Amino acid sequence: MWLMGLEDEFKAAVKSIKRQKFVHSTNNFAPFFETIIRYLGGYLSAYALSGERVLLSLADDLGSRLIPAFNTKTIGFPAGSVNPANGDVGYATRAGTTMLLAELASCQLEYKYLSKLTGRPEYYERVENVMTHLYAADQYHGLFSERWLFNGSATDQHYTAGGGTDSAYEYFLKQYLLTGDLKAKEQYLKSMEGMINKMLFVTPERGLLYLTDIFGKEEKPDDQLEHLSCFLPGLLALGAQQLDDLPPKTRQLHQWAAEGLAYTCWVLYADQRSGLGPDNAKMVNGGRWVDKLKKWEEEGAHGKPPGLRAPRPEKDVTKRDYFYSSWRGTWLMRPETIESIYLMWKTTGDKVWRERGYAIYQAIEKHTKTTYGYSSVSTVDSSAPALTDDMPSYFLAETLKYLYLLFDDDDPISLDQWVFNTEAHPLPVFTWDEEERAAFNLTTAPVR
Ligand code: DMJ
Repeated sequence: MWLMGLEDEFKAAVKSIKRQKFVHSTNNFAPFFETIIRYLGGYLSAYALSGERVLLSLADDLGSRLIPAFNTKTIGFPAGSVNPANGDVGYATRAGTTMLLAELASCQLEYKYLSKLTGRPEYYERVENVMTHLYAADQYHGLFSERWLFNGSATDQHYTAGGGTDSAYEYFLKQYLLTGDLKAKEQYLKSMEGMINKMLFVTPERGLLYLTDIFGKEEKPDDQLEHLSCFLPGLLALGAQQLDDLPPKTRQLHQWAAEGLAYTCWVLYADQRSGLGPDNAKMVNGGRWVDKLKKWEEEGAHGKPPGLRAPRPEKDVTKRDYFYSSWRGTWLMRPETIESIYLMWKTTGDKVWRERGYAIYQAIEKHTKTTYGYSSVSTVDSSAPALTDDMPSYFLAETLKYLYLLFDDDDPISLDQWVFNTEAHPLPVFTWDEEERAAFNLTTAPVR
């Protein structure tokens, strides 16, 4: 609302939540990850944009109610849920009794900024402790397992940038962008090198670049491209623009990967008769991207690099180089493709990304609008897709926000001043002063 200039509506909304306490009964547990990225991130961002003090008190109240999640009696990985009334922790998680990497490592931006605003070191220390353990944990070429025990060991060799891990990789780069944290930057670069070398493939006929999960030391790909993974091109584009000291070859590689992946994520929308993309597609594997790049370079680097040839949208399902089962052909109103399109537009200035985003906007308006809101759809390859009567909150927080900003010529969010958390709530870049550095035991020099 604030970004759209709806200040009266914003003030009314602040008034209506000013006594929000997150304590309904002593039996209720709040999911740690979702509550952090949505509510804590939302309060902090709205405070940073508007300066409304009550939002900072709400953030501090919620942050202190959730911080007992780290009292897991082992190395301090957070529990899956926490009771905001009494601080009891709940070990049951979306992944049984293990924690997903994304749940462990997607609270750092919010708690570090809260620590900056309140001066409370425990917020910083608890989340940085998780980072310290992750930096020291077993990694496979910079890639992390998806599931973790509370003693800090991983339980699988499943390497993915999809649902179970996505925002952890996002927060490596963004911790650096927000606070100048050099260790996080180093981890980001190491992880991206692993992803580019191991997890990117190209389809055989259309040459679509895609990202997929790999398993075990044999690096077996499952060739599924999740909509959730479509945040990665935007992240790579952001890093390529914001990391001043990237070697030119690395910057080029990240830009190419961003462009090819963002195109594939978009064409998965453009191919469908509704213009909305499936939640998951099984791609046909035509080989590893880095091998194709090497061959292209050896043969004189003529034309566009492999994976960047942007084939036309394809209505014939037999010629698409991917397929999906009917239950995967749902559009769940997710933001990742629009998020990457927005970041491609902001980092390249190429209007083609606005045009692509506009095609998605038109499909949303045409097929998903209802009397009281918008809806997910169950059949994307249809000219009249069926609605499912469901509108997740991330549609407003992320999908529509990125769409709005994509077409805002006066976009107030400058990417070197603001960092979007994983729920699209912008937080302002800051540095730690000498006093904070001493209090929080910060050793690396700030660089931004
Ligand atoms: C959002 O809640 C966040 O972006 C999260 O990190 C993963 N994806 C969902 C929406 O798809």
